[in-house]
Amino acid sequence: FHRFGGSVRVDGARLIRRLGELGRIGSAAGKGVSRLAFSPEDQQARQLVVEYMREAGLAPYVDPAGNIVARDREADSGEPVLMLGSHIDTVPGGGAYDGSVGVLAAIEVAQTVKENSLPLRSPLVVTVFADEEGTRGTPPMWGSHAMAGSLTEEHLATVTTAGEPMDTLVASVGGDLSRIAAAAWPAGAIDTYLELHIEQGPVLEHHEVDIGIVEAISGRVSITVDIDGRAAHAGTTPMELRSDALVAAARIILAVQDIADRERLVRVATVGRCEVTPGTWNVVPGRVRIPIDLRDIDLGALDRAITAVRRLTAQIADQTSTTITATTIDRVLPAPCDPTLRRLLAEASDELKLTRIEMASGAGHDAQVITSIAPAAMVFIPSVNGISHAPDEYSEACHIVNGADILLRAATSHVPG
Ligand code: HGY
Ligand code: MN
Ligand code: MN
Ligand code: MN
Repeated sequence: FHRFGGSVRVDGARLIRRLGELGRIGSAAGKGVSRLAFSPEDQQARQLVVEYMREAGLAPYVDPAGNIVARDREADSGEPVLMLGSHIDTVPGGGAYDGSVGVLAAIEVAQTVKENSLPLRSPLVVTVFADEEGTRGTPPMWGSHAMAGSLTEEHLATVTTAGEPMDTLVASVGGDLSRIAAAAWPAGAIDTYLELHIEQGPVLEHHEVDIGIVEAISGRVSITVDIDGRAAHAGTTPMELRSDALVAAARIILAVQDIADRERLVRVATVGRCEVTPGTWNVVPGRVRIPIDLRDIDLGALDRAITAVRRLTAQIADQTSTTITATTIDRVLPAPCDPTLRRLLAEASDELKLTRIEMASGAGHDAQVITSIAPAAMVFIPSVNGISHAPDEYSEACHIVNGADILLRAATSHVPG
């Protein structure tokens, strides 16, 4: 690899200031940041990020899926582009770093390149993917799926837990579901996709290193389980005549834990929510919805876990006189990162005299969806105490700036020939 502008660094103070400004949107004292996709808070954050993009000399637009795509002038030439991206939506009560670090670092790279007239590897595009988290009952990684052309009928048909369909959500940020196919990028249009992200786990801190170069990203299956029992009076309905949806849900939750924890069919399995209808103390629960999240680096393990979920829901429906449907609403394959791009990131890290390890990502990322249309790789920086998806999520400024400098070096290097 040849390098250009090798000594130039990003403006770390500007990056950290913007992270502070963005992090205040949707934050409440002691409760972390809640910026659910397409919510008023998300929309306010998107506006701020669009301003930063303009300051960086980029030309942002909203694609039909609701992604914010910002190009530099050269990126209109039709040449394959270098894309840097991540997301700014959060889980409820999440942190200010998950996703935001990658987006703001990408914008910082664009601005540094422009201010120093650095030559780029390829024309630059910065993307803010819509609804990465999928925490409103919507499928995770909506925006990257749209860009990769991998949205399914299940994706398009989902509604939020509050009953809003995707077209309403997407329209609220300037997207247009009727033109969704136009959000897809053809293979070859992106020659390099890079994403900086906080680790969200304890591995880098444990190894006392600055940087993680991601080898592969865990696959993830998201299953929505709907349990229909019969709502009835809690005082008058004898136990043997009940069809209690929440009792069925409780059994499913324990069985799901078992398939990971005892049977070791899959690395991790989680039920993170339980919606009970009507949801009051003196009514036998008639209807329950729970999401099941399964993760593994091995596709076979995920398939075996899906089969196990189908089997256990059928058994429990039988035992509890309920009707249970399990719908796979999203399936993101385990994704290896591109070896050439991993080497590029590792070299940038070494040149900056940072310490590093190679590691797998347990969390899901837009990068893994993008691997289906482009070579992609990721850089991790440490999360203090390994905490993420929680109010105490934190990464140190020096690590964030290091990560941005790695992106800058990678973006301004090129492959000979
Ligand atoms: O849940 C995940 O792995 C990602 O942070 N959305
Ligand atoms: Mn997240
Ligand atoms: Mn994230
Ligand atoms: Mn009564």
